[in-house]
Amino acid sequence: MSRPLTVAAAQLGPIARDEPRSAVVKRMLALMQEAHEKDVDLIVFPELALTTFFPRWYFEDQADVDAFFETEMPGLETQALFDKAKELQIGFYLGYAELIKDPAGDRHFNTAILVDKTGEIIGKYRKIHLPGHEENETWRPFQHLERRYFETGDLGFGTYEGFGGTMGMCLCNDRRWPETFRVLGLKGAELVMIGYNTPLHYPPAPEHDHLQDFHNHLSMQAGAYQNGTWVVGVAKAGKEEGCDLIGKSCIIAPTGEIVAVAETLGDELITHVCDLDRCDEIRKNVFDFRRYREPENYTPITEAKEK
Ligand code: CDT
Repeated sequence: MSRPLTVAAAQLGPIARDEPRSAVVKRMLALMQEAHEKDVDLIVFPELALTTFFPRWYFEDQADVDAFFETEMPGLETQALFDKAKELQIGFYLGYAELIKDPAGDRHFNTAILVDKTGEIIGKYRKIHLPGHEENETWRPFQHLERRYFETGDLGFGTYEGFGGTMGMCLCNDRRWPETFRVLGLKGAELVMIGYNTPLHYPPAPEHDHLQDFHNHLSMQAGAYQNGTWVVGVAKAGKEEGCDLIGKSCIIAPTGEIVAVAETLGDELITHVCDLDRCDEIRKNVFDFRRYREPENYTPITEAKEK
């Protein structure tokens, strides 16, 4: 192994609507401690990891929505995660709801940050592929109002130098889009971190419910292989406020093989020693971008979408 990085996927079980941030942070600190005992360098938490998955409800009052958002990072409750990172020398990826207070209009993003071993934020990503719908659709057993509560991320798909390599981030629904991985791949990402909250039941096409775990792994394994990158996918899992969320958090090698997978639907840590040099197994072969890509034929991909 020439560039080993010990990575943990820190799956979280359900978070109740009335569970305070402090209780969730306590659960996360326990996972960080367990990770430390396993010599982990980088621990990956889920999307919107600090609260219940609130887009499942329609709220008339914006103040009720904003209560799920962070106005500062670190904030009062989350400072402990940064302190722990520094103390244990563990970096982390954290998904959370980001609120920017602005007299011209508040801004809301579904965000992930990358924090290094000194407790400094070295990367930020704001979710680009927002799934679900904008209006209250009362026929559904639960809502998926990400398109109402968040605006489209404005930071692009960035990569960040850290942890001995090039790190990439995205969030949940982004993993279903090959463009996400390809842009990160073109920017040299050697490890892509993805937090997710994926309901088992998809009301517009329930005939696909039995495929949720399959599609989850299919997308991430393809993204890993086709771009020669490690992928860490981390769920918020289990029955949360009556809604089943899939688990199966996993670590995937650049060959597309799953090398570690969660077995439960609760708080669970899985780890793997990822050799970042293994990306070359793919990138210097089948997916040697410089040699084999044919971008002149890909122009429809970047044409503006029809309104
Ligand atoms: N959080 C998130 O992006 N969830 C979506 C659910 C399916 S689309 C309603 C996902 O891609 O897993």
